Amino acid sequence: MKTALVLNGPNLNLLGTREPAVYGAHTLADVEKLCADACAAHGLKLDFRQTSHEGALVDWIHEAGKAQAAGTLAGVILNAGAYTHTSIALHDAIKGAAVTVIELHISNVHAREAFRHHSYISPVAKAVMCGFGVSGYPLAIAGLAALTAG
Ligand code: CA2
Repeated sequence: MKTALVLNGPNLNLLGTREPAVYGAHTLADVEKLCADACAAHGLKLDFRQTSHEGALVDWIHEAGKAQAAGTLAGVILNAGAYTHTSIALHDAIKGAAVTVIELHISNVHAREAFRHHSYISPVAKAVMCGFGVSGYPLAIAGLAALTAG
C-alpha cells in the first residue's frame, strides 16, 4: 500500500480558530480525519504533517522524492500556505526531488489579493486545486489515487 503525504505549511495549525469566512470552521485535526477517510477509501496510507518552517517543508519534499523513487509513496498533497507565493526554495526542491505534487489551497487564491495570484509551486506541480474549502483535501487524495492508478 502506497502512502499519500499531506503537507501543510505556515499558520494552517490555526484553522478553525480564526478567519472562518475564508477558511471555514474545521480544524486541522478535522482535515486530517477527512484525509484519513479518503485514503482508506482509495487504498492509500496517510502521512499528515504541518510545519511553519520553510526548511522543514524542503526536507520533507526531499524525503518524499526518495520514497516515491523507492515505490512507497504515491505523491504529495501540498498546501504550502503563504510560502506558495514566496518560496523559490520549495520550487527548486520539488523540481530537484522529481516528486508528484498536487498543490492545494482551501480558498480560491485567484479571487483574493493580487499577491496570492502568483505561485512558485504551480509550475512544478502535477495538478492544482483551490477554492473547495477543506473538501479539497479528500478531492486531491482521490485525484492522486487516480493519477497513481493510471
Ligand atoms: O487557501 C489556502 O489554503 C492558503 O494556502 C492558506 C494560506 C494563505 O497564505 C494562502 O494564500 C492560501 C494561509 C494559511 C493560514 O490559515 C489560517 C487559518 C485560520 C486563521 C489564520 C490563518
